[in-house]
Amino acid sequence: MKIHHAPNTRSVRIVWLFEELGLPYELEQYKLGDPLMRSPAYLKVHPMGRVPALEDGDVTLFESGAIVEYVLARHGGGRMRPAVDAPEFPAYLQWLHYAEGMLMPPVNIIVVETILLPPERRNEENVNRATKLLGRMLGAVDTHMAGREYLAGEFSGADIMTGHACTVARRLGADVADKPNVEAYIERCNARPAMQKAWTV
Ligand SMILES: N[C@@H](CCC(=O)N[C@@H](CS)C(=O)NCC(=O)O)C(=O)O
Repeated sequence: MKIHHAPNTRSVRIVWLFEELGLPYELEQYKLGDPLMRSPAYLKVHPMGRVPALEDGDVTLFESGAIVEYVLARHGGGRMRPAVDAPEFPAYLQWLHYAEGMLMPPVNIIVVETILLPPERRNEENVNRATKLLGRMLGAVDTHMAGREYLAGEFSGADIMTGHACTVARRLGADVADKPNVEAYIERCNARPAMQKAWTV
């Protein structure tokens, strides 16, 4: 399978997933802002020219959450995903989707307003509002993680998505000092050799 990847982006999730599963993969590497990501050939793979995208034979797929679900369903052999009738299954789905649904929207605003826009176009009010919202979103993770090691029982695809999003949020300066369960959870995810490998490629 081929992973379309750029370092330090959401495609780290997919490399992390493959490393956890021990599945072979080929990397097609980009740098953010690379004109290749807007080439007609790549726009056929991902219509917005973003990463990650996955090619598996005649299947082409984008959206990191969908890729995680697809790989686990077709190639995971039952690993890293509770069975549909298992008690952890609803929590697994909820926290898998929480990453893109709730955590990443304020993260996106912070990235745009503090990194991507030229200084004269940045808006401090937007950053403050997004930072406050991100704090509340991380608060829900903190409450859930009390007494838990991972989001839905055993380490799973939900941790790939939301563990990565929590890590990125902290890297961008989200204050987790008052959220000890999130802090410990981020450390736990980042101590996994597969995640460490994924950050280096
Ligand atoms: N919801 C999408 C978001 C994909 C996305 O926005 N990826 C960013 C990197 S984290 C990207 O490729 N940005 C490049 C660009 O906008 O040119 C997913 O989870 O896959």
